[in-house]
Amino acid sequence: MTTGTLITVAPTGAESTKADVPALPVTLDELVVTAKECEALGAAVIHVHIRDDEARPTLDLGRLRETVAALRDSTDLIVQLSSGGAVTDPESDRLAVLDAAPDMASCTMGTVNFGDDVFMNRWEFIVDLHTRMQERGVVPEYEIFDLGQLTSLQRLLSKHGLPAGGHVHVDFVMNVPGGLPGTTEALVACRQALRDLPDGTTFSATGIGRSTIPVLLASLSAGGHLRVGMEDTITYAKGRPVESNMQLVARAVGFAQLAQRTPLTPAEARELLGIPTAG
Ligand code: KMH
Ligand code: ZN
Repeated sequence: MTTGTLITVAPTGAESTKADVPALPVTLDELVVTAKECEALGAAVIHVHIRDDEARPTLDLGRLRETVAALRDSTDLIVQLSSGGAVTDPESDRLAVLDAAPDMASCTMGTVNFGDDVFMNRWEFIVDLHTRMQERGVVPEYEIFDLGQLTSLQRLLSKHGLPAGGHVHVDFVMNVPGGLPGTTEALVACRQALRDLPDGTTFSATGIGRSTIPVLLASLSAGGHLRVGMEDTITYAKGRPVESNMQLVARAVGFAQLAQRTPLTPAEARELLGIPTAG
């Protein structure tokens, strides 16, 4: 069934430096301004990585709590904290992200080569993250970097039960060097593999770097949702650096409208994802 489009903005990430990408929002003020701008354009979810005073990635719990509170004060966006962090973050810090009590958190379904690095996600760690999210009522977004990770998700759900809220939502993160290619064929293969997951499972997709537009178009045409933002894309077009997250969200909204799948409001997105109403 065709529905509206869930648009997630991932404004910062853990990989780009402020020195290389001056438009990257790294302070809390910059993040809140970006969040408000992107909500006004049509984003419903914000996927959050934060930085320290030197603009380095951090999972500092105090800062995470402050960030969740500030985003809730200033926007109605669904706040999704990254439990992936940076490739160097220890598992204990990644689990502790849940103590900041976000609406959602990411939960990556397997280890993947990540450029020259390795993004480590051991099975026991995944189970721990999933079950802690169940206990705390934090709704996961299962991050899928490779096809086999959908089989791991099926195994996780059959052994450990449905997530908080009962709805399963996955995000295909495509074109990471070491993972899925950012192609229509790969997206269709992932979508077909969703047949083995619970009825009603929804997906969004994001294409890293220059795959952003092909993945966006493929996801819309396949009934999927969208994630965009400077975590994933820092070049708007050949030779044109992204100037702000707004630019990427505006483009996604434009494509969604062309596809006659208008952006979901945060309230509609909460209903879709099984997240209790803000309040
Ligand atoms: N920064 C990557 C190592 C997530 O947010 O959960 C992991 C990542 C996925 O971005
Ligand atoms: Zn992330």
